Amino acid sequence: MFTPSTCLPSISALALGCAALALPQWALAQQQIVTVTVQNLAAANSVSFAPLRVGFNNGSYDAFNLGGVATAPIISVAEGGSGADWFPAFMAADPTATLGTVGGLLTPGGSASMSFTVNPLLNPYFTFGAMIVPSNDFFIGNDDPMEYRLFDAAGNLAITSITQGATDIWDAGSEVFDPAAAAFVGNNGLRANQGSVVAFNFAELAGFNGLTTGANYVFNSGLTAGSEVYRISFAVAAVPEPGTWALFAAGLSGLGFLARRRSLASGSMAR
Ligand SMILES: [Ca+2]
Ligand SMILES: [Ca+2]
Repeated sequence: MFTPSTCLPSISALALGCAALALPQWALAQQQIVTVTVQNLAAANSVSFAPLRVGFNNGSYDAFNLGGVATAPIISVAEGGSGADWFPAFMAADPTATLGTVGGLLTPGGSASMSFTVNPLLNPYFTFGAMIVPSNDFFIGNDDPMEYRLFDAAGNLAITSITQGATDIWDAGSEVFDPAAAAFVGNNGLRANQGSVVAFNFAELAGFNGLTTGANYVFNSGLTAGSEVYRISFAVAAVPEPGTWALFAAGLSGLGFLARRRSLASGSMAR
């Protein structure tokens, strides 16, 4: 159990400790550990999903619009599943957002989880994007950055899950449909510019039926307007006190180390 007397060796260290305590306590008191679980709800041999790219944010980053031309950030999610342009654009628009990835390639029936430390007052909104595989440029994601307000004004979890159906699947409109150039059935490095706009589309996925994907199954879309394909679930826990104190203690030992270095540098060993 932490007590000040066990780790604060001097008055000067105590002063430093109090200074260190003041800022982190303000910030840490707000934080929650959010565990995000993703599930592929599609039938066997239907769609898989690339890793889910996520951002807990202030609602200011809008990656794409229905009927708008897809820009590089959402194309990096939709065509490559990587988010290589999405993450930097997100960070530039919303520097205090918590960004990350949940899971790997998620085949039908699969699930994965990842935990994030989130300030629910600073970043109450949740944004996500994942490529559909196989596809040329299909993805799931939220058009409106304020569609999913995960935390209410008091910092309490307001949404426990988000379910996506076949009718929520987007075509980025950036790459022409062609199995030979599609991720997991063809060469994902190939593409032909579609020159269209972001639109809902799941019917075109049936064009991959009968093809063997890189995930070792023969694809059969089987999707109808009523199909559920993906679920994102949320669970929260307060950042545990021992962790807070461990951070505090780690900060103190770092300050102590610096203090010793300064003492050595000035030629006065404090022993
Ligand atoms: Ca939008
Ligand atoms: Ca397309």
